[in-house]
Amino acid sequence: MSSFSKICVVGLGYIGLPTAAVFASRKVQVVGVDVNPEAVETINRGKIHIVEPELDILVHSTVMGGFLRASGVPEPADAFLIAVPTPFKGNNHEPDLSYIEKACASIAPVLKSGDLVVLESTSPVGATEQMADWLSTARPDLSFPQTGAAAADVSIAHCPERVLPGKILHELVENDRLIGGMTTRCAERAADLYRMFVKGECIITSARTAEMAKLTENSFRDVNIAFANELSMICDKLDIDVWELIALANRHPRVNILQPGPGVGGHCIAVDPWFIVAGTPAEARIIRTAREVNDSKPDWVLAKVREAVASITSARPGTTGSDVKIICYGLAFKPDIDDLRESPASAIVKSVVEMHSGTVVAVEPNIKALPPGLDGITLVGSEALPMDGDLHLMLVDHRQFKSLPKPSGIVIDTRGVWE
Ligand code: SAJ
Repeated sequence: MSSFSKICVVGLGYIGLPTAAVFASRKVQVVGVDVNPEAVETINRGKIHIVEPELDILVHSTVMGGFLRASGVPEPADAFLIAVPTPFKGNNHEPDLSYIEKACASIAPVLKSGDLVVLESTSPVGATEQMADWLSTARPDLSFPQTGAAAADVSIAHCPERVLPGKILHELVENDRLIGGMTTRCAERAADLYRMFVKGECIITSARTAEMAKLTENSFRDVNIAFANELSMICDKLDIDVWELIALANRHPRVNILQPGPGVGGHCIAVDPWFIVAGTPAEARIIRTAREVNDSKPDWVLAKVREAVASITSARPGTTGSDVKIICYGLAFKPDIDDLRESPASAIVKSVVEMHSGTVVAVEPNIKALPPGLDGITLVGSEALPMDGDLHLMLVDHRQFKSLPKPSGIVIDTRGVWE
């Protein structure tokens, strides 16, 4: 029998809400806390405010079954999970822990001896210790692991989320879970909590190692993608097909290069490596360079667009840029999702619209309306594809695009769909 009969999840976004719902599906009482009253109200109606396959069904059934409830304020519980954003502070790529600090301030009044507090947000090394300090300052009447107490009143752990958007519910349950305790006792208590639903292995380590492991996973992917992006720019100069090159190199049993693209987007891979750089700037040289390579890729793509427009107009005497129709394929930050935030494809299309005097069409099958900042262009779904463009710019390899024949006209294919 589990020693956790009530769980409080602070932050009901892409990680907190699925986690809260999965716990609730194991028939434990869960109260989810969010500062956004609309999110709270939506969830309490059994609906969701984010897009994630199957989450609507799970939230509906757990709310209706009386196991999941949302609120604006934390309530006493046996375990508290903090799943709030950790964005950048200012323009320097420094981590901003203020949401964690606010979450600590909100749960401190209801903490009691025997409780467990778990930080799930992706965090720089040392953030869990900082969280424990904030809690300890707010509750001097309770003992915390950093004070060296053999059996502290409150256990503290870092169990980073590692799920892929689009597959969150599957990966939450099936993936191995890192359980980083501030002490072994803290880790064992957190492992007991996660074993309620995790089918993968719950692997115990220290909080600092768990923090670094999460940042390492995303940095590894970023470095590998930067390598692919660098190869794509080298191959362009050397007139070699980078897709063929990578496919051939990957036939080696110990080589596994990822795919180039228009840049790296999303809220994780383009962010987390900077947390390592911010902590150890002198040592994190490859990690920083990989970020710079990936962040510079959209500019490289835009330079290719400028070159292509110039070559089209010079091949057709009497025409100017305004006679050139550009069709852009994809706006999302990766294939087969509708998430346009932090998307290199969207950023590129926005710049194309700003610099190009002719018609620009965007094809994005996963959305119905353009977000602010992108209006002024024509949006079409994949069913009404205008293949009559002069320049075709492939940015996201959505499944709808993979069966498209290579159009006539000039093609800039950042994803290798037509190569
Ligand atoms: N990308 C490429 N080439 C590739 C693979 C990806 O250009 O070969 C680009 C994508 O188009 C996208 C970006 O990278 O713009 C990131 O996409 P992704 O699918 O690699 O990752 P995310 O951000 O959706 O999720 C990652 C995952 N981390 C790893 O795979 C190591 C996920 O497991 C994490 O939980 C998530 O970050 C997170 O929350 O940190």
